[in-house]
Amino acid sequence: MSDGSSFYITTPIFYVNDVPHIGHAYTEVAADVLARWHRQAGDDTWFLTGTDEHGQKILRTATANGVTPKEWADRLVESAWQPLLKTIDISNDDFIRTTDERHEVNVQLFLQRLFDAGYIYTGEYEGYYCVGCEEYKADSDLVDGTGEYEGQKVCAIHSKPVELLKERNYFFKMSEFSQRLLDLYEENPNFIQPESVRNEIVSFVRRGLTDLSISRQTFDWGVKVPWDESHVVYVWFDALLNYITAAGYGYDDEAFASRWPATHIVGKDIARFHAVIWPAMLMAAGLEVPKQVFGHGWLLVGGEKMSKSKLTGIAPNQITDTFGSDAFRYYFMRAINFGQDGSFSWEDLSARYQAELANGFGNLASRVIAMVTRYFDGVIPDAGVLDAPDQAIRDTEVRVTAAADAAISRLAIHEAIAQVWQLVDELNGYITLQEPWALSKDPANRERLGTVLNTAVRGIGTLAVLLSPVLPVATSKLWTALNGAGAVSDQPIRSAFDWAGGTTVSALEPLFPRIETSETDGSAA
Ligand code: ME8
Repeated sequence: MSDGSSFYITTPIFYVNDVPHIGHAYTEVAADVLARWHRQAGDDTWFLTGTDEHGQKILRTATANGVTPKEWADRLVESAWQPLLKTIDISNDDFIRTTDERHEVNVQLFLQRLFDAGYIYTGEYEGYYCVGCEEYKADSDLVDGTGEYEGQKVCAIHSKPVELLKERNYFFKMSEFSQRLLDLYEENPNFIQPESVRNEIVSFVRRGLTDLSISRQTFDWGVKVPWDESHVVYVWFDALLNYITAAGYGYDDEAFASRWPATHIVGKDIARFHAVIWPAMLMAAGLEVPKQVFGHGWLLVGGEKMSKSKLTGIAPNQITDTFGSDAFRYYFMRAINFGQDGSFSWEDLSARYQAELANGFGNLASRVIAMVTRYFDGVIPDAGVLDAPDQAIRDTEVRVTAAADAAISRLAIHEAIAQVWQLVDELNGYITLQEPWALSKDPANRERLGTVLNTAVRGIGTLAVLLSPVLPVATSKLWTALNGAGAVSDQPIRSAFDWAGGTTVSALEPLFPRIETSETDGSAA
Protein backbone atom coordinates (compact mmCIF):
# COMPACT_ATOMS: atom_id res chain seq x y z
CA MET A 1 0.00 0.00 0.00
CA SER A 2 1.17 3.51 -0.74
CA ASP A 3 0.53 4.63 2.78
CA GLY A 4 3.52 6.96 2.81
CA SER A 5 5.12 4.91 5.56
CA SER A 6 8.67 5.81 6.42
CA PHE A 7 11.44 3.69 4.96
CA TYR A 8 14.97 4.53 6.08
CA ILE A 9 17.61 2.31 4.54
CA THR A 10 21.38 2.28 5.01
CA THR A 11 24.53 0.63 3.71
CA PRO A 12 27.62 0.21 5.88
CA ILE A 13 29.89 3.22 5.81
CA PHE A 14 32.98 1.93 4.04
CA TYR A 15 36.60 2.26 5.12
CA VAL A 16 38.53 4.72 3.02
CA ASN A 17 41.85 2.95 3.34
CA ASP A 18 41.36 1.64 -0.19
CA VAL A 19 39.22 2.10 -3.30
CA PRO A 20 35.86 0.33 -3.73
CA HIS A 21 35.50 -3.08 -5.34
CA ILE A 22 32.42 -4.93 -6.56
CA GLY A 23 31.66 -6.23 -3.03
CA HIS A 24 31.01 -2.67 -1.84
CA ALA A 25 29.12 -1.92 -5.04
CA TYR A 26 26.98 -5.00 -4.45
CA THR A 27 25.76 -3.71 -1.08
CA GLU A 28 25.14 -0.26 -2.58
CA VAL A 29 23.06 -1.66 -5.43
CA ALA A 30 20.95 -3.86 -3.16
CA ALA A 31 20.13 -0.95 -0.86
CA ASP A 32 19.52 1.26 -3.89
CA VAL A 33 17.04 -1.13 -5.49
CA LEU A 34 15.11 -1.32 -2.23
CA ALA A 35 15.19 2.46 -1.83
CA ARG A 36 14.06 3.09 -5.40
CA TRP A 37 11.26 0.54 -5.05
CA HIS A 38 9.94 2.13 -1.87
CA ARG A 39 10.28 5.64 -3.27
CA GLN A 40 8.34 4.58 -6.34
CA ALA A 41 5.69 3.07 -4.06
CA GLY A 42 5.18 6.46 -2.44
CA ASP A 43 6.83 5.56 0.86
CA ASP A 44 8.67 8.30 2.69
CA THR A 45 12.10 6.96 1.75
CA TRP A 46 15.53 8.01 2.99
CA PHE A 47 18.65 6.26 1.74
CA LEU A 48 21.96 6.82 3.52
CA THR A 49 25.46 5.71 2.62
CA GLY A 50 28.89 7.08 3.47
CA THR A 51 32.44 6.53 4.63
CA ASP A 52 34.17 5.38 7.81
CA GLU A 53 37.27 7.50 8.18
CA HIS A 54 38.68 7.16 11.69
CA GLY A 55 40.73 4.41 13.32
CA GLN A 56 44.15 2.89 13.06
CA LYS A 57 43.66 1.30 9.65
CA ILE A 58 43.12 4.67 7.94
CA LEU A 59 45.79 6.36 10.06
CA ARG A 60 48.40 3.78 9.03
CA THR A 61 47.48 3.91 5.35
CA ALA A 62 47.67 7.71 5.35
CA THR A 63 50.99 7.70 7.19
CA ALA A 64 52.41 5.15 4.77
CA ASN A 65 51.40 7.50 1.95
CA GLY A 66 52.93 10.54 3.61
CA VAL A 67 49.72 12.50 4.17
CA THR A 68 47.46 13.27 7.12
CA PRO A 69 44.50 10.92 7.64
CA LYS A 70 42.06 13.70 6.80
CA GLU A 71 43.91 14.46 3.56
CA TRP A 72 43.88 10.80 2.71
CA ALA A 73 40.15 10.47 3.46
CA ASP A 74 39.33 13.57 1.39
CA ARG A 75 41.33 12.20 -1.52
CA LEU A 76 39.68 8.77 -1.44
CA VAL A 77 36.16 10.12 -0.95
CA GLU A 78 36.51 12.53 -3.86
CA SER A 79 38.40 10.30 -6.25
CA ALA A 80 36.86 6.92 -5.51
CA TRP A 81 33.90 6.62 -3.14
CA GLN A 82 31.69 9.43 -4.40
CA PRO A 83 32.37 8.53 -8.05
CA LEU A 84 31.39 4.90 -7.32
CA LEU A 85 27.84 6.09 -6.66
CA LYS A 86 27.67 7.60 -10.15
CA THR A 87 29.22 4.54 -11.79
CA ILE A 88 26.40 2.32 -10.59
CA ASP A 89 23.55 4.88 -10.45
CA ILE A 90 23.04 5.03 -6.71
CA SER A 91 20.16 7.29 -5.64
CA ASN A 92 21.27 8.01 -2.06
CA ASP A 93 19.62 10.92 -0.26
CA ASP A 94 22.60 11.58 1.98
CA PHE A 95 26.29 10.72 2.27
CA ILE A 96 27.80 10.82 5.73
CA ARG A 97 31.49 10.96 6.54
CA THR A 98 32.55 10.24 10.08
CA THR A 99 34.71 13.35 9.89
CA ASP A 100 31.59 15.51 9.35
CA GLU A 101 30.99 17.91 12.20
CA ARG A 102 27.34 16.80 12.51
CA HIS A 103 28.69 13.34 13.21
CA GLU A 104 31.62 14.08 15.53
CA VAL A 105 29.66 16.48 17.75
CA ASN A 106 26.77 14.09 18.18
CA VAL A 107 28.96 11.06 18.80
CA GLN A 108 30.25 13.06 21.77
CA LEU A 109 26.71 13.92 22.83
CA PHE A 110 25.66 10.27 22.70
CA LEU A 111 28.72 9.13 24.63
CA GLN A 112 28.25 11.79 27.28
CA ARG A 113 24.65 10.64 27.76
CA LEU A 114 25.76 7.04 28.23
CA PHE A 115 28.45 8.18 30.65
CA ASP A 116 25.95 10.28 32.64
CA ALA A 117 23.56 7.33 32.75
CA GLY A 118 26.28 5.15 34.31
CA TYR A 119 26.91 2.80 31.38
CA ILE A 120 30.59 3.69 31.00
CA TYR A 121 33.52 2.95 33.35
CA THR A 122 37.30 2.82 33.19
CA GLY A 123 39.11 -0.49 33.09
CA GLU A 124 42.22 -2.25 31.90
CA TYR A 125 42.07 -3.88 28.48
CA GLU A 126 44.50 -6.66 27.76
CA GLY A 127 44.08 -8.74 24.65
CA TYR A 128 44.49 -8.97 20.91
CA TYR A 129 43.39 -6.48 18.27
CA CYS A 130 43.19 -6.88 14.49
CA VAL A 131 43.68 -3.54 12.73
CA GLY A 132 42.28 -5.03 9.49
CA CYS A 133 38.97 -5.80 11.24
CA GLU A 134 39.34 -2.90 13.70
CA GLU A 135 38.17 -5.43 16.27
CA TYR A 136 39.21 -6.93 19.58
CA LYS A 137 39.77 -10.65 19.12
CA ALA A 138 39.08 -13.60 21.37
CA ASP A 139 41.58 -16.49 21.29
CA SER A 140 38.98 -18.51 19.39
CA ASP A 141 39.09 -15.91 16.56
CA LEU A 142 42.79 -16.60 15.92
CA VAL A 143 44.56 -19.24 13.87
CA ASP A 144 48.22 -20.25 13.42
CA GLY A 145 50.02 -18.12 10.85
CA THR A 146 51.72 -19.62 7.83
CA GLY A 147 54.58 -18.48 5.57
CA GLU A 148 56.10 -15.22 6.79
CA TYR A 149 53.83 -15.34 9.86
CA GLU A 150 54.77 -18.89 10.87
CA GLY A 151 54.81 -19.24 14.64
CA GLN A 152 52.50 -16.23 15.20
CA LYS A 153 48.78 -16.05 15.89
CA VAL A 154 46.96 -14.38 13.01
CA CYS A 155 43.43 -13.09 12.45
CA ALA A 156 41.34 -15.80 10.78
CA ILE A 157 39.86 -13.21 8.37
CA HIS A 158 42.94 -11.21 7.37
CA SER A 159 45.62 -13.91 7.87
CA LYS A 160 47.79 -11.18 9.40
CA PRO A 161 49.25 -11.03 12.92
CA VAL A 162 47.08 -9.49 15.63
CA GLU A 163 48.53 -6.91 18.02
CA LEU A 164 48.66 -7.34 21.76
CA LEU A 165 47.01 -4.37 23.48
CA LYS A 166 47.38 -3.44 27.11
CA GLU A 167 45.66 -0.13 27.70
CA ARG A 168 43.61 1.70 30.25
CA ASN A 169 40.34 2.31 28.40
CA TYR A 170 36.73 3.26 28.85
CA PHE A 171 34.29 0.35 28.75
CA PHE A 172 30.64 0.15 27.79
CA LYS A 173 28.57 -2.15 30.03
CA MET A 174 27.40 -4.28 27.13
CA SER A 175 27.12 -7.39 29.28
CA GLU A 176 24.03 -5.88 30.93
CA PHE A 177 22.15 -6.18 27.65
CA SER A 178 22.46 -9.91 26.89
CA GLN A 179 18.96 -10.80 28.03
CA ARG A 180 17.28 -7.77 26.48
CA LEU A 181 18.93 -8.60 23.18
CA LEU A 182 17.82 -12.23 23.35
CA ASP A 183 14.27 -11.04 24.09
CA LEU A 184 14.45 -8.73 21.10
CA TYR A 185 15.58 -11.55 18.78
CA GLU A 186 12.80 -13.76 20.07
CA GLU A 187 9.99 -11.19 19.95
CA ASN A 188 11.01 -9.96 16.53
CA PRO A 189 12.39 -12.88 14.50
CA ASN A 190 12.86 -10.57 11.52
CA PHE A 191 15.18 -8.28 13.43
CA ILE A 192 18.15 -10.23 12.06
CA GLN A 193 17.88 -11.85 8.65
CA PRO A 194 18.56 -14.12 6.89
CA GLU A 195 17.99 -17.08 9.17
CA SER A 196 21.59 -18.36 8.98
CA VAL A 197 22.95 -15.03 10.23
CA ARG A 198 20.25 -14.81 12.88
CA ASN A 199 21.07 -18.27 14.24
CA GLU A 200 24.76 -17.50 14.49
CA ILE A 201 24.13 -14.26 16.36
CA VAL A 202 21.57 -15.73 18.74
CA SER A 203 23.98 -18.47 19.77
CA PHE A 204 26.79 -15.93 20.16
CA VAL A 205 24.70 -13.80 22.55
CA ARG A 206 23.45 -16.89 24.41
CA ARG A 207 27.05 -17.58 25.40
CA GLY A 208 26.90 -14.24 27.28
CA LEU A 209 28.34 -10.83 26.36
CA THR A 210 31.39 -9.16 27.84
CA ASP A 211 31.76 -5.41 28.28
CA LEU A 212 33.20 -3.55 25.31
CA SER A 213 36.31 -1.39 25.31
CA ILE A 214 35.19 1.81 23.58
CA SER A 215 38.21 4.08 23.64
CA ARG A 216 41.88 4.08 22.64
CA GLN A 217 44.73 6.09 24.08
CA THR A 218 47.73 5.26 21.93
CA PHE A 219 46.78 7.30 18.84
CA ASP A 220 44.57 10.31 18.26
CA TRP A 221 42.82 9.82 14.90
CA GLY A 222 39.21 9.71 16.04
CA VAL A 223 36.48 11.51 17.97
CA LYS A 224 37.75 12.71 21.34
CA VAL A 225 36.05 11.31 24.43
CA PRO A 226 34.24 14.43 25.69
CA TRP A 227 35.19 14.18 29.36
CA ASP A 228 38.74 12.90 28.74
CA GLU A 229 40.44 14.19 25.63
CA SER A 230 43.40 11.86 26.01
CA HIS A 231 41.19 9.12 24.54
CA VAL A 232 39.58 8.72 21.13
CA VAL A 233 36.37 6.77 20.65
CA TYR A 234 36.75 3.18 19.37
CA VAL A 235 36.18 3.32 15.61
CA TRP A 236 33.21 0.91 15.54
CA PHE A 237 31.41 2.74 18.35
CA ASP A 238 31.96 5.95 16.40
CA ALA A 239 30.97 4.40 13.03
CA LEU A 240 27.72 2.76 14.11
CA LEU A 241 26.45 6.11 15.33
CA ASN A 242 26.47 7.44 11.74
CA TYR A 243 23.01 5.96 11.27
CA ILE A 244 21.54 8.36 13.80
CA THR A 245 23.87 11.35 13.46
CA ALA A 246 22.95 11.49 9.75
CA ALA A 247 19.26 11.27 10.60
CA GLY A 248 19.25 14.30 12.86
CA TYR A 249 20.12 12.86 16.28
CA GLY A 250 21.12 15.70 18.57
CA TYR A 251 20.33 18.56 16.17
CA ASP A 252 17.09 17.90 14.26
CA ASP A 253 14.60 16.07 16.46
CA GLU A 254 11.84 16.24 13.88
CA ALA A 255 13.88 14.63 11.11
CA PHE A 256 15.18 12.05 13.53
CA ALA A 257 11.69 11.15 14.77
CA SER A 258 10.38 10.74 11.24
CA ARG A 259 13.32 8.69 9.93
CA TRP A 260 14.61 6.48 12.68
CA PRO A 261 14.56 3.42 12.98
CA ALA A 262 16.36 2.16 9.86
CA THR A 263 16.74 -1.04 7.91
CA HIS A 264 20.47 -1.84 7.79
CA ILE A 265 21.87 -3.70 4.79
CA VAL A 266 25.33 -5.03 5.63
CA GLY A 267 27.60 -7.91 4.66
CA LYS A 268 27.41 -10.86 7.02
CA ASP A 269 30.97 -10.10 8.24
CA ILE A 270 29.68 -7.12 10.16
CA ALA A 271 26.17 -8.28 11.03
CA ARG A 272 27.28 -8.96 14.60
CA PHE A 273 28.34 -5.33 15.17
CA HIS A 274 24.96 -4.22 13.88
CA ALA A 275 22.77 -6.75 15.64
CA VAL A 276 24.56 -6.91 19.01
CA ILE A 277 26.70 -3.87 19.83
CA TRP A 278 24.49 -1.36 18.01
CA PRO A 279 21.11 -2.26 19.57
CA ALA A 280 22.80 -2.51 22.99
CA MET A 281 24.16 1.04 22.53
CA LEU A 282 20.71 2.27 21.52
CA MET A 283 19.00 0.52 24.42
CA ALA A 284 21.46 2.15 26.82
CA ALA A 285 20.61 5.55 25.33
CA GLY A 286 16.87 4.88 25.53
CA LEU A 287 16.48 4.96 21.74
CA GLU A 288 14.61 2.59 19.45
CA VAL A 289 16.56 -0.32 18.01
CA PRO A 290 16.85 -0.67 14.20
CA LYS A 291 13.93 -2.07 12.24
CA GLN A 292 16.06 -4.81 10.76
CA VAL A 293 19.63 -5.92 10.18
CA PHE A 294 20.07 -7.88 6.96
CA GLY A 295 23.46 -9.59 6.53
CA HIS A 296 23.93 -10.48 2.88
CA GLY A 297 26.38 -13.07 1.58
CA TRP A 298 29.81 -12.85 -0.05
CA LEU A 299 30.66 -12.29 -3.63
CA LEU A 300 33.08 -15.08 -4.36
CA VAL A 301 35.71 -15.00 -7.07
CA GLY A 302 37.35 -18.32 -7.84
CA GLY A 303 35.56 -19.81 -4.83
CA GLU A 304 37.01 -17.29 -2.34
CA LYS A 305 35.53 -14.18 -0.76
CA MET A 306 36.53 -11.44 -3.11
CA SER A 307 38.87 -8.96 -1.49
CA LYS A 308 41.49 -6.41 -2.38
CA SER A 309 44.01 -7.82 0.08
CA LYS A 310 43.80 -11.24 -1.57
CA LEU A 311 44.12 -9.61 -5.00
CA THR A 312 40.79 -10.93 -6.20
CA GLY A 313 39.29 -7.44 -6.11
CA ILE A 314 37.48 -6.27 -9.25
CA ALA A 315 36.72 -2.57 -9.71
CA PRO A 316 33.07 -1.85 -10.58
CA ASN A 317 33.97 0.10 -13.71
CA GLN A 318 35.78 -2.93 -15.14
CA ILE A 319 32.24 -4.25 -15.56
CA THR A 320 30.26 -1.09 -16.23
CA ASP A 321 32.68 0.22 -18.90
CA THR A 322 31.70 -2.74 -21.08
CA PHE A 323 28.24 -3.80 -19.96
CA GLY A 324 26.81 -0.57 -18.54
CA SER A 325 25.48 0.18 -15.09
CA ASP A 326 22.08 -1.43 -15.65
CA ALA A 327 23.65 -4.78 -16.46
CA PHE A 328 25.86 -4.54 -13.37
CA ARG A 329 22.82 -3.90 -11.20
CA TYR A 330 20.69 -6.55 -12.86
CA TYR A 331 23.35 -9.26 -12.84
CA PHE A 332 24.21 -9.09 -9.15
CA MET A 333 20.61 -8.74 -8.04
CA ARG A 334 19.32 -11.51 -10.29
CA ALA A 335 22.08 -14.11 -10.26
CA ILE A 336 22.62 -14.21 -6.49
CA ASN A 337 19.93 -15.09 -3.97
CA PHE A 338 20.07 -12.07 -1.69
CA GLY A 339 21.32 -13.36 1.64
CA GLN A 340 23.45 -16.17 0.21
CA ASP A 341 27.00 -16.24 -1.14
CA GLY A 342 27.31 -16.06 -4.90
CA SER A 343 30.12 -16.57 -7.38
CA PHE A 344 30.98 -13.90 -9.87
CA SER A 345 32.13 -14.98 -13.30
CA TRP A 346 32.57 -13.06 -16.54
CA GLU A 347 31.03 -15.98 -18.45
CA ASP A 348 27.85 -15.90 -16.40
CA LEU A 349 27.62 -12.13 -16.66
CA SER A 350 28.04 -12.22 -20.46
CA ALA A 351 25.58 -15.08 -20.84
CA ARG A 352 22.87 -13.38 -18.79
CA TYR A 353 23.47 -10.06 -20.51
CA GLN A 354 22.89 -11.67 -23.87
CA ALA A 355 20.06 -14.05 -23.02
CA GLU A 356 18.07 -12.09 -20.46
CA LEU A 357 18.75 -8.41 -21.03
CA ALA A 358 19.49 -8.18 -24.76
CA ASN A 359 17.38 -11.05 -26.15
CA GLY A 360 14.76 -11.30 -23.41
CA PHE A 361 13.85 -7.74 -22.48
CA GLY A 362 15.65 -5.45 -24.97
CA ASN A 363 14.48 -7.30 -28.07
CA LEU A 364 10.95 -7.57 -26.78
CA ALA A 365 10.74 -3.83 -26.29
CA SER A 366 12.28 -2.98 -29.66
CA ARG A 367 10.12 -5.48 -31.58
CA VAL A 368 6.89 -4.21 -30.05
CA ILE A 369 7.74 -0.59 -30.73
CA ALA A 370 8.91 -1.38 -34.26
CA MET A 371 5.62 -3.19 -35.03
CA VAL A 372 3.47 -0.34 -33.74
CA THR A 373 5.54 1.99 -35.91
CA ARG A 374 5.30 -0.24 -38.96
CA TYR A 375 1.67 -1.35 -38.79
CA PHE A 376 0.02 1.66 -37.13
CA ASP A 377 2.35 4.55 -38.04
CA GLY A 378 3.41 4.78 -34.41
CA VAL A 379 -0.10 5.28 -33.03
CA ILE A 380 -0.83 2.83 -30.22
CA PRO A 381 -3.93 0.93 -31.35
CA ASP A 382 -6.95 0.41 -29.10
CA ALA A 383 -7.72 -3.08 -27.88
CA GLY A 384 -10.83 -4.80 -29.19
CA VAL A 385 -12.44 -7.80 -27.53
CA LEU A 386 -9.91 -9.58 -25.33
CA ASP A 387 -9.26 -13.24 -26.01
CA ALA A 388 -7.98 -15.59 -23.33
CA PRO A 389 -4.25 -15.04 -24.15
CA ASP A 390 -4.67 -11.24 -23.97
CA GLN A 391 -6.46 -11.51 -20.65
CA ALA A 392 -3.75 -13.89 -19.40
CA ILE A 393 -1.10 -11.22 -20.01
CA ARG A 394 -3.15 -8.65 -18.11
CA ASP A 395 -3.60 -11.11 -15.25
CA THR A 396 0.13 -11.79 -15.16
CA GLU A 397 0.83 -8.07 -14.93
CA VAL A 398 -1.36 -7.79 -11.85
CA ARG A 399 -0.04 -10.98 -10.28
CA VAL A 400 3.69 -10.27 -10.71
CA THR A 401 3.29 -6.70 -9.48
CA ALA A 402 1.86 -7.95 -6.17
CA ALA A 403 4.30 -10.86 -5.94
CA ALA A 404 7.33 -8.66 -6.60
CA ASP A 405 6.20 -6.14 -4.01
CA ALA A 406 5.75 -8.92 -1.45
CA ALA A 407 9.24 -10.24 -2.26
CA ILE A 408 10.75 -6.76 -1.83
CA SER A 409 9.12 -6.43 1.59
CA ARG A 410 11.06 -9.61 2.55
CA LEU A 411 14.19 -8.13 0.92
CA ALA A 412 14.14 -11.03 -1.54
CA ILE A 413 15.34 -8.87 -4.43
CA HIS A 414 16.27 -11.84 -6.64
CA GLU A 415 12.76 -13.21 -6.24
CA ALA A 416 11.14 -9.89 -7.11
CA ILE A 417 13.13 -9.79 -10.36
CA ALA A 418 12.31 -13.43 -11.13
CA GLN A 419 8.61 -12.61 -10.69
CA VAL A 420 8.79 -9.66 -13.06
CA TRP A 421 10.72 -11.76 -15.55
CA GLN A 422 7.74 -14.09 -15.84
CA LEU A 423 6.07 -11.19 -17.63
CA VAL A 424 9.09 -10.76 -19.95
CA ASP A 425 8.96 -14.46 -20.83
CA GLU A 426 5.18 -14.59 -21.20
CA LEU A 427 5.15 -11.54 -23.44
CA ASN A 428 7.82 -13.07 -25.66
CA GLY A 429 5.78 -16.27 -25.86
CA TYR A 430 2.62 -14.30 -26.55
CA ILE A 431 4.14 -12.48 -29.49
CA THR A 432 5.53 -15.69 -30.95
CA LEU A 433 2.10 -17.33 -30.74
CA GLN A 434 -0.02 -14.37 -31.86
CA GLU A 435 2.26 -13.66 -34.83
CA PRO A 436 1.37 -10.00 -35.39
CA TRP A 437 3.45 -10.05 -38.59
CA ALA A 438 1.09 -12.72 -39.97
CA LEU A 439 -2.02 -10.84 -38.78
CA SER A 440 -0.76 -7.72 -40.55
CA LYS A 441 -1.01 -9.43 -43.92
CA ASP A 442 -4.82 -9.54 -43.94
CA PRO A 443 -6.86 -6.33 -43.41
CA ALA A 444 -9.65 -8.50 -41.97
CA ASN A 445 -7.39 -9.06 -38.95
CA ARG A 446 -6.83 -5.36 -38.33
CA GLU A 447 -8.74 -5.24 -35.04
CA ARG A 448 -7.08 -8.41 -33.78
CA LEU A 449 -3.65 -6.99 -34.68
CA GLY A 450 -4.56 -3.87 -32.72
CA THR A 451 -5.56 -5.90 -29.67
CA VAL A 452 -2.33 -7.90 -29.75
CA LEU A 453 -0.11 -4.85 -30.09
CA ASN A 454 -2.10 -2.93 -27.51
CA THR A 455 -1.62 -5.83 -25.10
CA ALA A 456 2.09 -5.98 -25.89
CA VAL A 457 2.58 -2.22 -25.45
CA ARG A 458 0.73 -2.28 -22.15
CA GLY A 459 2.94 -5.17 -21.08
CA ILE A 460 6.24 -3.47 -21.88
CA GLY A 461 5.02 -0.31 -20.15
CA THR A 462 4.30 -2.34 -17.03
CA LEU A 463 7.78 -3.83 -17.33
CA ALA A 464 9.30 -0.36 -17.56
CA VAL A 465 7.60 0.66 -14.33
CA LEU A 466 8.45 -2.55 -12.46
CA LEU A 467 12.05 -2.72 -13.63
CA SER A 468 12.86 0.93 -13.09
CA PRO A 469 14.44 0.33 -9.64
CA VAL A 470 16.83 -2.25 -11.13
CA LEU A 471 17.37 -0.89 -14.66
CA PRO A 472 16.96 2.89 -14.30
CA VAL A 473 18.75 3.74 -17.56
CA ALA A 474 17.06 1.26 -19.92
CA THR A 475 13.58 1.74 -18.46
CA SER A 476 13.85 5.46 -18.77
CA LYS A 477 14.75 5.12 -22.48
CA LEU A 478 11.82 2.78 -22.94
CA TRP A 479 9.49 5.14 -21.11
CA THR A 480 10.52 7.95 -23.42
CA ALA A 481 9.78 5.76 -26.45
CA LEU A 482 6.34 4.96 -25.00
CA ASN A 483 5.73 8.66 -24.41
CA GLY A 484 4.77 7.80 -20.85
CA ALA A 485 3.65 10.58 -18.54
CA GLY A 486 6.37 12.08 -16.30
CA ALA A 487 9.45 10.07 -15.34
CA VAL A 488 9.26 6.30 -15.14
CA SER A 489 10.80 6.44 -11.67
CA ASP A 490 7.74 8.41 -10.52
CA GLN A 491 5.19 5.82 -11.64
CA PRO A 492 3.40 4.16 -8.69
CA ILE A 493 5.02 0.75 -8.60
CA ARG A 494 2.34 -1.07 -6.64
CA SER A 495 -0.10 -0.39 -9.47
CA ALA A 496 2.46 -0.69 -12.27
CA PHE A 497 -0.11 -2.35 -14.55
CA ASP A 498 -2.21 0.86 -14.49
CA TRP A 499 0.49 3.02 -16.05
CA ALA A 500 -0.56 5.98 -18.11
CA GLY A 501 1.09 6.20 -21.49
CA GLY A 502 0.84 8.50 -24.44
CA THR A 503 -1.02 7.64 -27.59
CA THR A 504 2.01 7.13 -29.81
CA VAL A 505 5.42 5.49 -29.67
CA SER A 506 8.75 7.01 -30.67
CA ALA A 507 11.97 5.41 -31.84
CA LEU A 508 13.77 3.30 -29.25
CA GLU A 509 17.54 3.08 -29.22
CA PRO A 510 18.91 -0.42 -28.48
CA LEU A 511 18.61 -0.95 -24.72
CA PHE A 512 21.37 -3.54 -24.46
CA PRO A 513 23.74 -3.30 -27.43
CA ARG A 514 25.62 -6.34 -28.62
CA ILE A 515 28.95 -6.93 -26.89
CA GLU A 516 31.79 -8.87 -28.46
CA THR A 517 33.39 -11.19 -25.93
CA SER A 518 36.57 -13.18 -26.23
CA GLU A 519 35.86 -16.88 -26.51
CA THR A 520 38.71 -18.07 -24.35
CA ASP A 521 37.88 -16.48 -21.00
CA GLY A 522 34.42 -15.06 -21.52
CA SER A 523 35.62 -11.60 -20.53
CA ALA A 524 34.83 -8.60 -22.63
CA ALA A 525 37.23 -8.16 -25.52
O1 ME8 B 1 33.34 -3.06 7.63
N1 ME8 B 1 31.07 -9.64 -0.96
O2 ME8 B 1 33.80 -1.37 6.11
P1 ME8 B 1 34.40 -2.15 4.87
C1 ME8 B 1 30.01 -8.92 -0.58
N2 ME8 B 1 33.67 0.43 7.98
N3 ME8 B 1 30.10 -7.76 0.10
C2 ME8 B 1 31.32 -7.32 0.39
C3 ME8 B 1 32.48 -8.02 0.02
C4 ME8 B 1 32.31 -9.24 -0.70
N4 ME8 B 1 33.33 -9.97 -1.11
N5 ME8 B 1 33.54 -7.33 0.46
C5 ME8 B 1 33.07 -6.22 1.08
C6 ME8 B 1 33.46 -1.88 7.33
N6 ME8 B 1 31.72 -6.20 1.04
C7 ME8 B 1 33.08 -0.81 8.33
C8 ME8 B 1 31.58 -0.71 8.39
S1 ME8 B 1 29.31 0.33 9.34
C9 ME8 B 1 28.89 1.21 10.68
C10 ME8 B 1 31.05 0.27 9.40
C11 ME8 B 1 30.84 -5.15 1.57
O3 ME8 B 1 34.92 -1.09 3.96
C12 ME8 B 1 29.87 -5.69 2.62
O4 ME8 B 1 28.80 -4.80 2.72
O5 ME8 B 1 35.34 -3.22 5.30
C13 ME8 B 1 30.71 -5.62 3.87
O6 ME8 B 1 29.93 -5.68 5.05
C14 ME8 B 1 31.36 -4.27 3.68
O7 ME8 B 1 31.65 -4.21 2.27
C15 ME8 B 1 32.62 -4.05 4.50
O8 ME8 B 1 33.13 -2.79 4.16
